[in-house]
Amino acid sequence: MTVTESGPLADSATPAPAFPPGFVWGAATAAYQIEGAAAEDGRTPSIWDTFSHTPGRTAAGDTGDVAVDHYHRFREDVRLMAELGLTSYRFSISWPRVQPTGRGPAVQRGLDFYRALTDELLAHGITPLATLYHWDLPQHLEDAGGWPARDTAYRFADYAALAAEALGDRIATWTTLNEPWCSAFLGYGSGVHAPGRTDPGDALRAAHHLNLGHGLAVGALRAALPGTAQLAVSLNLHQVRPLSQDPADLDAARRIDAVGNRVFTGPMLDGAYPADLLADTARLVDWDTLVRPGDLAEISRPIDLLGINYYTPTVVSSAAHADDRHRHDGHGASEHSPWPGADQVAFHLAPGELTAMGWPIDPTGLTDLLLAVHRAHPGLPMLVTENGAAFEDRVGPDGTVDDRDRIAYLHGHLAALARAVELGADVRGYYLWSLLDNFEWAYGYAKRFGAVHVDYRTLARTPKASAHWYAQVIRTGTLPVPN
Ligand code: IFM
Repeated sequence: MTVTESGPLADSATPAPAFPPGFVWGAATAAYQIEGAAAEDGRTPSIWDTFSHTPGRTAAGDTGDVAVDHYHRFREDVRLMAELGLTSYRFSISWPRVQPTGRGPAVQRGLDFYRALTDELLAHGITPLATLYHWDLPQHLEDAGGWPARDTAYRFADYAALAAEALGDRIATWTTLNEPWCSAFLGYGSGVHAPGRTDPGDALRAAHHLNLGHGLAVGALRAALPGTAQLAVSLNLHQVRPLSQDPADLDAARRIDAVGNRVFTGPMLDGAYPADLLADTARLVDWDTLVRPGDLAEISRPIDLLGINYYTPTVVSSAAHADDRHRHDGHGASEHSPWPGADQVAFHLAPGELTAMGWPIDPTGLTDLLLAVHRAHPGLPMLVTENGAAFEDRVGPDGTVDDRDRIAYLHGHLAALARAVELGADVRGYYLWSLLDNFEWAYGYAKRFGAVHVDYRTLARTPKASAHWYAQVIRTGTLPVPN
């Protein structure tokens, strides 16, 4: 979403909270980041197992082999969620745990884990929200071409059907893909994510097949689930801000909005790829053969909720107005750009303090983003399916973690969400990223996003001050002011 048409809408003064009745208070995780048990009960490697085991791909060579051992400790983790008072928990299902080769029947032991997890959640009054794909493509399917290959979309829909048939009696809300932008453009463009390929044409092919996989999966889920099921997709929409109103900077913002956002929202929500995206990327991919008749109808099957993941805004200019191009896009260092068709765009840090990821803290971006989506797609309810921050947490001598910077971040962003609601955005819930410290992809275990601290030697869990603060928010429906 771009704010080229106006400046930021949000007022940074703390608004009175306005969380609608029945507002969902959640926390989110993803399978490869927390489960561990990488080779247990029939699970085979995903692209992230292969990538993380390749020297030089992740910080300190970290892998998700053990992660935080949620596979064996999920009951303790659900107890922690209940203590926080969460009303919902968003987790992802590991595709290679459920369907190890990406084809054929499901593995019962894999399904049993998710049955046991959801039963435990329901027993504690916590509503499960399942994400079908949070980046762990079975390596077997990558070997057959990965997301740039059209067949992967059909394999994804088959897997969605298996998961829905097995778990649809317990899970009412599903999101198909998490952040397909990262899968396509970091996985196949800049190569900082698995599978680490660097071809802009493949990145665009991957984006189309992720879109197609989403649409086919929505069809498969509707066929397998009760009519009351709620279906969504989670997009990391970039809140794009031009550095100035200079036409060249406005064009930079338009390009990033196209290949960062509208490449997904166009086909999914409007049934068409934006003409400017097709023009910007025409020399990289033959869209006429890539998009086959019927694809757009499939991709634009209606969904019930739009999941939005927001961390920081994206400030851009024409490269002519900057001297350190591509340094601040916040998506990891690579000599290959994750932005096909936007070679002449430079990225800038927004003003504000930085998190440990180097991401500027700017809650107004969340208000602006929610309002922009609301204006563009009125009638489509939204969920914030991820928001949170990594900081250099310090464990005190008494074992506690006084993460005031995270509390301030969450306070600011929840106030920003409330502001968007007051201004008319239909936001139904909020999922803090993340419940637990976990494997932060190429950064390994070096970046901690959890409200609950994990000691990576003992795997002991300790709620941080932010967890206690969030519990108070959930209990009272207000935003206690951080000290
Ligand atoms: O940890 C990730 C998550 O897997 C996807 N969204 C962003 C988070 C923080 O980088």
